[in-house]
Amino acid sequence: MIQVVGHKNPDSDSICSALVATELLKARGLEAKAVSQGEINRETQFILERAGVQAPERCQGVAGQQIWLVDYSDLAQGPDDIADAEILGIVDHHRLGDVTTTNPLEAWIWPVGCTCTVLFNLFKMENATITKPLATLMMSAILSDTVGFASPTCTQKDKDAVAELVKIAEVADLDAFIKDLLIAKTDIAGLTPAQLVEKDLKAYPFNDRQVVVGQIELATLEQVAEHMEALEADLERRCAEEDLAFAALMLTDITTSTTRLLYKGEWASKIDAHADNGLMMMENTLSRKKQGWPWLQQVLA
Ligand SMILES: [Mn+2]
Repeated sequence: MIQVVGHKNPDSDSICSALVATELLKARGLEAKAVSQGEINRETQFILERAGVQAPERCQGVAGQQIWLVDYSDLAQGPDDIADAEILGIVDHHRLGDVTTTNPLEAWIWPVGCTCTVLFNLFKMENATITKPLATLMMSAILSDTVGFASPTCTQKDKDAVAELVKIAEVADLDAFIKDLLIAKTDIAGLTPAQLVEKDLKAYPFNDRQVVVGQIELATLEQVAEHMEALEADLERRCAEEDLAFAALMLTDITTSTTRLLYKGEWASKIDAHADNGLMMMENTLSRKKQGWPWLQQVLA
């Protein structure tokens, strides 16, 4: 049984691409199952309901097992016992991470907006059937990762994939679907400051130290206005407890592509020079991968 596993703190692409890649492996006659490394977020719940698909079960470890990775290739984002698993394949759309393998593997890593865009093309290449639920999963993941095509990570291949998938998914009004998806994506009601920071937190090894950068996608920054101090306090706590050199949180208004950056840690002073009295606004910044993290890497270096 091959386990198909997305990254820690799974976003919609990580869950959807695990489910979709599992079906691709099954179409090849292999036994596979999708697993998740964490809670299913509200947007993903919305997608699974629309697709009529069950959430993957939680990953109980991968030691001694064969696995496929979807939506990452960094050891830090894999299961804790990933070193003892056999990685058979990777489908991803991020920079190449630090995984290594003992055997040759199948790796499909494209510079596109979403892992599901790569999977869509694999389905076509292998003449595997794309069912309505699979089309809904792929289409939704692409729209989520590209923020309804608005992200600079979005490519023509992502748009072409959605154009075909929307027909199979039988979604009559794409704009209305995108609106519903983005409402689910930016729904943070009732989450505690710690849950907000944790929501989409990624660890980046950097100059032999650990750095974490989270992101909350919002319809307006006012949604977190009352939590600012508590969010900063949570970043500070993480730095102390986990010996992080830097912890940041991107608060991104996806309607204006404006990000406010909260940041703490030993290296925080490097950002101060770019901030206005501690208020760090990043104009035209929607994507952590293409805009936020590259800028941070440059400033922290
Ligand atoms: Mn992704």
